[in-house]
Amino acid sequence: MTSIGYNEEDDVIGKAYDSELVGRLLQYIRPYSWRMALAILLLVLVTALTLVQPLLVQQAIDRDVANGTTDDMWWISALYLVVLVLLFVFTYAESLLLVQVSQRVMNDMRLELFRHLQRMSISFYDANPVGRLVTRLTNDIVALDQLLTAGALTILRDVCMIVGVAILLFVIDWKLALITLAMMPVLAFLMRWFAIAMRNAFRRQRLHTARMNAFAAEHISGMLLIQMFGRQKTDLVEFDENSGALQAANMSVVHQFAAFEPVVAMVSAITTGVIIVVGGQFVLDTELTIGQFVAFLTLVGMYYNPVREIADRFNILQSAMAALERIFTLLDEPEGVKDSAEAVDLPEKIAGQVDFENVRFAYTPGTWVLKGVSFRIAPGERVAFVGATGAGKTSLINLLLRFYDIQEGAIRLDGVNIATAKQHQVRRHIGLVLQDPFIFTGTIEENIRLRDESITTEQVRQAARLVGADRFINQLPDGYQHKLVERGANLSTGQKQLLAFARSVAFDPEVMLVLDEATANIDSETEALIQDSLERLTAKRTSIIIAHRLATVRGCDRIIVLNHGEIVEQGTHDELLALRGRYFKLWLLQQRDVPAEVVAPASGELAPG
Ligand code: DCP
Ligand code: MG
Repeated sequence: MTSIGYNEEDDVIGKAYDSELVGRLLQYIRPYSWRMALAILLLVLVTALTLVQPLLVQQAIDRDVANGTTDDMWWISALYLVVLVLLFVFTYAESLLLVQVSQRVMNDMRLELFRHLQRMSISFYDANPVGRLVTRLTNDIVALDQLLTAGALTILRDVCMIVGVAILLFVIDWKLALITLAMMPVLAFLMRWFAIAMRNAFRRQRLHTARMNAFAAEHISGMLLIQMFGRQKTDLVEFDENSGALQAANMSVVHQFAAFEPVVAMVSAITTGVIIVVGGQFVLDTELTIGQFVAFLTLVGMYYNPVREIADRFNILQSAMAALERIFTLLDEPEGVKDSAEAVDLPEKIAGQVDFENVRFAYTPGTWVLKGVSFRIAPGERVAFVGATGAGKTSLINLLLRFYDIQEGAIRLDGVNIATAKQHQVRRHIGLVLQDPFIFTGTIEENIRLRDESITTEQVRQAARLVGADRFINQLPDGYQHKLVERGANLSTGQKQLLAFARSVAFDPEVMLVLDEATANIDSETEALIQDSLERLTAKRTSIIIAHRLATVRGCDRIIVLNHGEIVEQGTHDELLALRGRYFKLWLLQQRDVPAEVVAPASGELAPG
């Protein structure tokens, strides 16, 4: 069984090389190309120096050991030492360069991803769980690092090594070299066979890791519900299944490895055996010197090393390709609302007039959520929107903030069509008080000014005073410097609400949007306090208030009733009651808890519920 939060699309593809993906990756490497080129040059030098070592040993044996002298020993040893020192320096420089390139590429990519995420529309976040996006920024980027530092260049090094060794083998003795290479088809066949088996094993391993992580993440964050409904046992069983599958997948990888290594070792041993027999005969026939013989054997050993590691490289390449693909898919995801090139500037200060002109809007083409909505809100006017659930109230707010673009009509702020204005400037003039106020990790003061340096400490305090948040803040031992934890878990709902109010006021927007549905679940004393803060927050400011409880909106200058995306009534509370229309019905429904005599004489056609 797959868990709910698990995304099939995160399943890994099996390709170890995809030229399109690699081509795109190269674009990121390009700025560091001279470093990369230098690293590759060093890599070739390192390979060459490695190959020189057995040749030096050969010289030592043939010149001195075979003749029982030590005449040439000193310069051979000195040369060997030089080779070792150079190897050290080159290897060090090469790793350093490579890590530099890789870290910079990673950093560039992370930044680009994050910037991209910042521009994604809010609907994108409805569809993509946070965990998955964070994985792109962390794990997938690390897979790239692996590709650059441990994957691609190491494969290049291996190839250099194999080619270099092969050439040297032929230079030393072409007949022996041919015998060695005769084993190649056997090896190639074995490698192919194992590569396929391992690819599947690795794929299962990654698949089950992803599944288990997704399950764990979802069920840990939902622990409250799990414990509430006593689902621990079923959860544990499912987790056990996931974990067991991962164990099996890991074991199958180990099995393949365990079999592959000895098989390669065996082929290598057989080759060595044949070379000892044939090469030994060559030495006796004086066709080959002892030094050449020893060098040849050492080189054959070097030849098999890269082969042995090929499976590991293969796995790294595979997961890196999968990660690359996921990163690029995310980067290709169209960004949300974008500023056009000729976007105009809004003035520093505006009066705060809001116009909706025949606005038609749909989230999915065809299903109209707003069907031709027109209204004007004068500067300083306080207007409430009410209507049944799904009427389009929240959508209206989203549109005014330009989280989505509308299909027809125009939305104007002080007469400027917001679709033609710079997005961030539109939002700067609009304050938003959310139903569920978001609190960041940091102090109270940081949470009010949101790291905007242009807001002074005094302004922060003023804002808190205005909305009445200063009362609870001053009671805290460290006041405005009080540290809040993630999501404000160490504050009550009411306190979070007041803090959010203060935040909105500190930014001093000309238009204030209030999604006032949170007041529903706090005690009546706090509710009165919040109600009072709301009044002050919206006083002398163009305000749009969305409320379910009509008591909150009674005092507004105007109330607009939405129904199925259309304005059906508007007026003051009293005018609307007198209309005896939809607002009156809503009002009646909310009066159930109120003594009967308060309720206006009921109209007979109203069925309860
Ligand atoms: N809708 C959608 N896609 C979204 C958000 C909403 O298709 N991302 C649909 C669901 C509703 C319609 O749009 O049918 C209006 O949704 P609103 O959130 O605007 O409705 P309200 O805010 O009026 O409803 P509520 O009072 O429940 O908050
Ligand atoms: Mg809503």
